[in-house]
Amino acid sequence: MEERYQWAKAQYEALGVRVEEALEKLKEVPISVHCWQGDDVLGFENRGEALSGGIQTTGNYPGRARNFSELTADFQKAMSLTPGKKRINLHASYAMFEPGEEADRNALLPRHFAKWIAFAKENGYGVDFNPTFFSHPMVTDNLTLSSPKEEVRRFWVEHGICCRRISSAIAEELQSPVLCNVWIPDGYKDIPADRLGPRERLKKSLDEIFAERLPGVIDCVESKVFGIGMESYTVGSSEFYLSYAASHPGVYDLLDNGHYHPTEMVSDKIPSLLAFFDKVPLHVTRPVRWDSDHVVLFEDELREIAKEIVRNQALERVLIGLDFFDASINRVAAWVVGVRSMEKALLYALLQPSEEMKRLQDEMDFTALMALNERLKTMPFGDVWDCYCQRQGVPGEGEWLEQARTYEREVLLHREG
Ligand code: RNT
Ligand code: ZN
Repeated sequence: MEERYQWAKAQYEALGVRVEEALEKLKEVPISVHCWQGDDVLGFENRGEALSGGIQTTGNYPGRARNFSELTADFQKAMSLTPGKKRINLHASYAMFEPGEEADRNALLPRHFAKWIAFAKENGYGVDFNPTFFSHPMVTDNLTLSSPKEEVRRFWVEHGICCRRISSAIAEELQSPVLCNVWIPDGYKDIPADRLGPRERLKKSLDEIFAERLPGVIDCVESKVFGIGMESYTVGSSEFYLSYAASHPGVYDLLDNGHYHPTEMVSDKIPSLLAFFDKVPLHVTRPVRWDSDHVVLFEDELREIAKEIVRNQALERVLIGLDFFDASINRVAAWVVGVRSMEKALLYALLQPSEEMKRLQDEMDFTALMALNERLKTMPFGDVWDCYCQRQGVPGEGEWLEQARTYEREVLLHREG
């Protein structure tokens, strides 16, 4: 292994890439890992509500986590098989109550997340947070913050306010900022008669939610193009939220790479936003024909996203979060593949001679740039990756699956019935 690494390192260094520096940088980049891959986005409320909001998990692979101890055990198993620094991304629907206690979404308090905060502290994870505007009876006709029914709109504004306060309390407790991301499903199946009215109501709702200055909270809004059952119109469109964020200092525009038309690339949007915003939050996912939230793989667009983050020195400005949910395979393995893919893409990007490539572009030498780009594709990347995994004390590519399988046999498969 050491020999292979030294040889690979020499190849990269010949191109002017500083490999040790790349490894040092990579281990400090936090990846916010979504808790919802472990339980198919169901949460802990047990109201018997199915997943709604135009998003879907498909598959019934055995072993879904059903409660806090199962979900956190699975999360920890997955994290032990992945290198790098982690945060945990929570949804309000993962609130926890004392026996006999209950609080609806518009009455949630920081103490309902005390166990999560303790878990994050114990493991040195930062926390990110999401209000849950779906899978709830107050989502009426697929509408929340843009509803024409004032009591519905109000309920969800209150939910947004609770969640920002919870985020601030978590930030205070952990002495570390919390990203609080507003995504709503609101939209219409068929051609609307009024496209502006709902957006004006959403704007008013957001103003109400963001009115309070709350320390430690990084606010953001997540747009989307369509949802299942809401194919014709999405209230929170890209233009809507981008304009909202641009005109509201302190509110950022989150880019989910499953939320655009298929030939629109988030890798190209990142540098556009970096020109205007000091932070760009991401939801990294893998859309297959639609916003299907497949497990993130080490693919072209993921590499391109990572390159835009790295070569623009934006590792601290782009807040990387994962967002996928596959119920058709081992859920722990799904997490492992997704996190490892993100880490691989960042390493791949860190191993590019970016300055040299920019120079070639500025000198209009697109021939040399093309040749160099192609050369990079067959460089001994895997040897550097294996070394990184080893130094991080996590299994290599050929080893982690067996450990996930053992966990499946010993733990996950005993959950049925
Ligand atoms: C839905 C959005 C949203 C959700 C999570 C569960 O299309 O991507 O981010 O996936 O909040
Ligand atoms: Zn998302």
